[in-house]
Amino acid sequence: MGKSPDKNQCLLLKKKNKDPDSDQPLNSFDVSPLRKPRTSLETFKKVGVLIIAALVSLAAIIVVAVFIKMILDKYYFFCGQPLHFIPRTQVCDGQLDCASGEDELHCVKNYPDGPPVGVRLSKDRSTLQVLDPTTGAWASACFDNFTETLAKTACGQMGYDSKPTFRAVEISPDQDLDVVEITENSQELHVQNSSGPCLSGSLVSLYCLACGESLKAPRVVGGEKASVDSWPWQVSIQYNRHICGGSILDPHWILTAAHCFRKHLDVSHWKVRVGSDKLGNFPSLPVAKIFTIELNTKYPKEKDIALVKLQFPLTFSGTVRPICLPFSDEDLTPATPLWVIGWGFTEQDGGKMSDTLLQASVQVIDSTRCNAEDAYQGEVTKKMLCAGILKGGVDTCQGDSGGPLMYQADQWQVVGIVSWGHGCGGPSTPGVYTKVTAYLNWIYSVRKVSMFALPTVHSFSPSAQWYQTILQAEL
Ligand SMILES: [Ca+2]
Repeated sequence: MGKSPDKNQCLLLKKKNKDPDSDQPLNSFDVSPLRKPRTSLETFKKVGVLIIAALVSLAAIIVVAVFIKMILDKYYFFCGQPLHFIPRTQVCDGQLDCASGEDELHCVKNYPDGPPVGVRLSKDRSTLQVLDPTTGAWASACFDNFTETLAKTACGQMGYDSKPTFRAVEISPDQDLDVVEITENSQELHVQNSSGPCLSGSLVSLYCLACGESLKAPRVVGGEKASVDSWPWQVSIQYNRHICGGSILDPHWILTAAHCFRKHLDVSHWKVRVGSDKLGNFPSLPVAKIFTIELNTKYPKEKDIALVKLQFPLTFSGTVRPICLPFSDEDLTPATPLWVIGWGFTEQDGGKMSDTLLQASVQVIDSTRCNAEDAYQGEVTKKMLCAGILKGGVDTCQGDSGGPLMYQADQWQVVGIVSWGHGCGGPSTPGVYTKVTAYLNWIYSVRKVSMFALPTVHSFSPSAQWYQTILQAEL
């Protein structure tokens, strides 16, 4: 028993004795390295835990706030003055429910089909024609004294803000319109009153925008998977999910069908997805405005056309490009080959869609045949176009509401908008499309008016200065 304490003492002594010989003497400096970790740990325990707790609480509060905002956004709309919420069903219902009317501000708007914009392009080499308001007759523009300024004005009247190209083309022997000199007044082209003979013997061939060119040609006839390289103007128009197809007309505008917006009139929730033949894996773009034409109750299926203005202009690439609008005199005869693309009918097929873009080759079907007793019995008006496959077949049921019906001349043109139809493309029940040539003036007017009404949007465009000048001139 007596040996144990001695042994311990001895060990203690050994330790004590060792210290004076060591490199680290027992003073205040050698204590600190031993105690420092303990202090940091304590500090961490005291402060760090508090910080982590605070961060976790903050994150939880943010998550809850975001969740609450999502719920509120889904079911309620926030009125600014006075501060209160209204149910979402009261947004864009035509009644002012917010005191300042914000609930009716960003809604799908009806824009009337106004007076003629006064310029148009002919399928005869994209030659420019100008309306003489005094006689109500259209005339072809003579190349004499035609300038870049006049070309910009003509394109501006059709709602294009891109840099136009133009050249002289010889007057063809079957030219049926008068050929007149053109002048400009108040940013509009006019027929020169004292117009003499067209000395150059040439017309103005005008291109407002490079359009209707794709990197890849469609290959096989019939319903099949399509590539965005073949159809770079195809877009998906979405309200939480894919609702309709549409086609890019220029950096700002998408052409689609009006019936796509029947259920949801609030613009802020609509998005456009471009540059992909797949649904669901591409970022979508915010929408600034949506325009439709007021419906004619006598023909409720008519006027199925809408223009969607993007908040920011598109940058064109191999997979994002515009399609051309048809020429004003583009008249398609029966059996003209056309193409239609889409992710599947969204309404007729109960919302079932293909994940991949599909394409089908169709033909123009004579409107008399289309209106026959065993078909649409007179429902198809002159502002609609029928197209389908003569043999019929479910495989061609691959249109998509709002998407383009396309015709290839020198460039691809959007001649129709997928609108309505019973079944899928057979001869007795072909697809019925909005005839785009019937609404060219409306398309031109909407784009032109919107261009002047929203000058700030155009600060993104390369020709902003030009429009600023026009705006100042207008004001
Ligand atoms: Ca309301």
